[in-house]
Amino acid sequence: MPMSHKVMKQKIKRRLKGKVGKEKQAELHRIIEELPNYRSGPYADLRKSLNEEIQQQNKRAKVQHKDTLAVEKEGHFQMALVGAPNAGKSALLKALSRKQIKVADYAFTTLKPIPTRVDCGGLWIQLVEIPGLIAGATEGRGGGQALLSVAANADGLMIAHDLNANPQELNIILTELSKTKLPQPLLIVYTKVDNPDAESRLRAVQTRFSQFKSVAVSAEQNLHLEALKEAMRASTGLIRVFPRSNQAGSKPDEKPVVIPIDSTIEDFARKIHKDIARKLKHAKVWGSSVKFPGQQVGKGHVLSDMDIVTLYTT
Ligand SMILES: Nc1nc2c(ncn2[C@@H]2O[C@H](COP(=O)(O)OP(=O)(O)O)[C@@H](O)[C@H]2O)c(=O)[nH]1
Ligand SMILES: [Mg+2]
Repeated sequence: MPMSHKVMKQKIKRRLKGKVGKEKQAELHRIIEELPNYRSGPYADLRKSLNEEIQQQNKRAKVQHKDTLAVEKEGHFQMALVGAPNAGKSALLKALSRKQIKVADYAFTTLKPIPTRVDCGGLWIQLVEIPGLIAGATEGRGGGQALLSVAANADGLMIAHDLNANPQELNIILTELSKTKLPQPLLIVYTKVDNPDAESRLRAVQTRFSQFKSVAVSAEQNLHLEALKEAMRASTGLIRVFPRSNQAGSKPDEKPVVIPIDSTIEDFARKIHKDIARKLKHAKVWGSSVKFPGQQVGKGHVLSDMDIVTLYTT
């Protein structure tokens, strides 16, 4: 004779008390196993409500999972770094920042997206390593879907390809990515250029994938990392412009104003303060957007990366 369902309910409540997450799930399953198997009546209702509770728990776990994967945007631009396992992504993150990142000689060392700050001369790129992308990622294999959605949320994308690896690997990644709505621009970083034969392999892949901008680096030997940073910076479509006050002998600010490429003097002024933009008369510019240093220009003058600007207001 089974105990009354009211007593059973009390007992279940006690068994679940203080349990959360996986532990609660396991206990719920055990309780359901132990319930008398009536098709209808209070015990059947009890079974149903316990099953619903399990489903709720599952949903919550999924949401939590998503939350832990998402990477909050920081800096001027978020760039996802994707590539096959062992492509050298973590080593690159470490070399481009001062962050201590686990680099290991086996696949899937990194399981969650890892953000790091890369300083491109005052323009901050938040580079986010997306753990090893493999064939079938778009079908959700290896948690690929969730990770791809992190990449899809970024402002730009960089693919790492190990020069020792089969170029087919890069082809697979490009195919997987082409099935999704991933952000452009797209930049390829060829890694481990310090290895023997890397140079000739590099020429081969650069010819085969010539439609993409690319840089070859060695994270281990610190080769061409500055060139990579500049390529990353250029791919953001953002430029750095340094304000200089109109007081005689003053130096340009150390921190640039970061604005989109093709911005004008007026855009730059607006970024500093809308009152300044309103009172703006003209400006003087030092840098590649002008013919000679200190050239006077109007509001509509289009600025270049690394220009120095002094604004004059009424
Ligand atoms: N020779 C050489 N090996 C590298 C370089 N970068 C990474 N590696 C090695 O490649 C392996 C995978 O690197 P890791 O950064 O963990 O790859 P990830 O899976 O893409 O993050 C490790 O054994 C690294 O030591 C490099 O520039 N040169
Ligand atoms: Mg890694």
